Amino acid sequence: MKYGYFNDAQKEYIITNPMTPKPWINYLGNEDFFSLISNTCGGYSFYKDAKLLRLTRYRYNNVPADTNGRYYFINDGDTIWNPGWQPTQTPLDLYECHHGLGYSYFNSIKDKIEVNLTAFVPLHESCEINYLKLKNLDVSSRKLTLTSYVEFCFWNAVDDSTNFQRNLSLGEAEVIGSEIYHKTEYRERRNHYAYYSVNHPINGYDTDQDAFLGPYGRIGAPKAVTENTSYNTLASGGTVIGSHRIEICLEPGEEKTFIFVLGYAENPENEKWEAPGIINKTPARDTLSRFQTDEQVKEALRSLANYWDELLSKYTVQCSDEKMSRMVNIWNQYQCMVTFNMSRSASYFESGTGRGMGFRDSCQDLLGFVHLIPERARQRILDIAATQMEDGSTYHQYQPLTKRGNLDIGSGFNDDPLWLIAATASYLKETGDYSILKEQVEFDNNPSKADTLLEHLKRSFDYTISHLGPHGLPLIGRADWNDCLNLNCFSKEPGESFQTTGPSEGPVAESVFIAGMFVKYAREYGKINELLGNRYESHRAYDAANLMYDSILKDGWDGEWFLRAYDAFGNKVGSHENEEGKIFIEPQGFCVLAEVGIKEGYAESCLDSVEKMLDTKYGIMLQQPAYQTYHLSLGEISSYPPGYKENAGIFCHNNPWVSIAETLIGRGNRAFEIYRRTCPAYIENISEIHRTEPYVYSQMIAGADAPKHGEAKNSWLTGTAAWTFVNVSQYILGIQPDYDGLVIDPCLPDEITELDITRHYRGTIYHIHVKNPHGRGKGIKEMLVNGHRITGNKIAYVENILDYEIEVII
Ligand code: BGC
Ligand code: IFM
Repeated sequence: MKYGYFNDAQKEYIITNPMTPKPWINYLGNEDFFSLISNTCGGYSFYKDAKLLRLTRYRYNNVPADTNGRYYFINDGDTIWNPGWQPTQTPLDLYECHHGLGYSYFNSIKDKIEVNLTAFVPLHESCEINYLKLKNLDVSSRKLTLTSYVEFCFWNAVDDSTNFQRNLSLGEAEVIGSEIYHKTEYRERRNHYAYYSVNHPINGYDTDQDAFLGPYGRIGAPKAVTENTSYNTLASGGTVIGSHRIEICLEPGEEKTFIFVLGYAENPENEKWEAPGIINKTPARDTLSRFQTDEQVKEALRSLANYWDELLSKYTVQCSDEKMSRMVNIWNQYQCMVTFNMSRSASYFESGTGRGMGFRDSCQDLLGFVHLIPERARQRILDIAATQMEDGSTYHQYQPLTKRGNLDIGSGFNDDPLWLIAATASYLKETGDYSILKEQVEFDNNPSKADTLLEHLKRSFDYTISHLGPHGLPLIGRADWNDCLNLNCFSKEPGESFQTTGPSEGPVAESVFIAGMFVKYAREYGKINELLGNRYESHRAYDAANLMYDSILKDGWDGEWFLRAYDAFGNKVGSHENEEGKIFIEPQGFCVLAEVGIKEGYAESCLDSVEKMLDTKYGIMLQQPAYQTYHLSLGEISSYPPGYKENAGIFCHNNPWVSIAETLIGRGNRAFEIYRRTCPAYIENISEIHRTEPYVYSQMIAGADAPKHGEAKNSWLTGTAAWTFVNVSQYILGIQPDYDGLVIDPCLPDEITELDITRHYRGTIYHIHVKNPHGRGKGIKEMLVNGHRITGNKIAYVENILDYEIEVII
């Protein structure tokens, strides 16, 4: 079953039924100001940091779900309704929610009144625009009341949802004409405030929620709206809202537009507030002046569309597979931008108060983003690296606003340091900008402890080799990529959380997954040093990678697949000897991806085992058999019911690792089959089973052991976006940036016999035409560059060449 459809020409997903299985959301904003917006206009906004600077309130556990947002009530005297259906839930004659790139557009009709609402955050602005158009489709004139509504948050979202004894005596607002100011906390001389305004005279307003809703009132039927009035309240303590009331009369065929602006303003340091009690409105009014006319709004929308067209032109594919094309050309890259911006902080499943920016997460997000805006990737790498400790370990998370490591979680996830090498290598391959390696970067966010980024990479590399266990494999620490495999948590007290307290390190538990990662990224580190002429360091890295390679084959191979780990007692995890958890996906994908065991024939064997033991029609499960009971020696993984999350769920993130691994051994059909199974566009018509948005990846799909097999969880913020883009763009379609040029090495399924790819790379445009006439899938028979046959499959980078025409025959 579907709840809408793709419109590729508009780059939109158009939802036609508001009752989607879950709220289906979109993200507005790209730099500092962000909003989440659902298909019914729910969601919230924040500035830079969803925890510390939240503008509007959202209640995650609310029943009914998703009942806070920017809401516009239309009251025609008989009927009260909203263009996004919520919160009145009045049935509409037409409902459409178009989620597009950086905007959402609602198209609705009720009783011959048409409302179009476009919500977006303009480029380089700290505000959300709600551009609303009312049109009378009737033959007689119509009188309407338009009432707007947002509920303000008191900035720190955690305090806001816990410290009621204080907060309910704190709220303050000010109203000047159509401008509503939310000033709570300004007495502490905070440097910021929020405002909500409309470019039109108003007939009334409210800022006190109690008055607006009425006693025991609900947002689906606020007293002010049902009584068709407003109370002109100034909040004083209590809950602060922003609501404008506008009386409108529309002649037949007439339309009127309204520009609502919800903004964040900051005063310059030296003039924080005009005078005690009076906020300086100049910054808000500056912004408002840029959004007074329809033409200004339309221009801002055009700029946003151009911005996305330009970004997405960096990698495009044309081929007979419409679904792959739409994912590659639009949605996968769009999600890569969102994961880059948000890491794991704010979605409809991440409350914005928890994880912040994950170290490993942000490094991986960057792999799918770096080609879009390399300059932003550069800054991100430097920010992340500054949260590394001197011993090479890293804070597991950091706060986006302060960019400081999160002390509550601390460090000790032993895969983290290596992801910094992964991110830096991908940046270097994309840009060739080696100057980044010379940048001075703090350790532990401490200015007195700084060294070059290259030195940070060295510490990452050294961290692994100085934390090896009895088999010469890396110690797992608190966990590796799999947060829930907590092999050193057996000594925790009941009630202590798996990841945040207690011993983080043990001298025995080892990870074969980190071992695979190490082979891959130690080689990258070696290569970077080789290119810099650091011969000693590059040999040190290559030698360590080779040694690890041998350790994996010796003690990390189980006979038909790679072992997952050794636990704190030296027992095997992910072995045929185990009753449960015999085989795990991560080391199969990552070891082969690191080319471990390919020439020895282990790769085929382990990937066949994956297919035999972990495959389902919805994707590859994380491990099998699922743990049926809790195991103290394994930790959180066994706390989930079988089939969910890390306990044998289909963790979408590591499906592309296996698909990449398949391409490395040339099995294009299988690689593509894996790609397709979890790819949202291919499963759009089972939305009633899948439940989350059909235009973006979710973190997890319930595995075969779960009663709701096929149901996805945690859409949007997942490393799946970046890794899938790496898989499809670099391995299946085969356009791989390398340190000194672009490598062309597709591995295609039989059904794709021809395709065109355009890739922008270091200022040059590559037009690549690939033919796969015999369904061979992999291996280049012939390659012509600007009509000349070349040997090999790399086009070495040469400065100042505008474009290349490339013909490839497989
Ligand atoms: C989840 C993991 C997540 C971790 C850290 C666990 O409960 O299962 O997927 O990475 O929490 O937030
Ligand atoms: O690797 C982690 C990631 O950092 C957060 N989400 C879950 C993954 C697997 O545990």
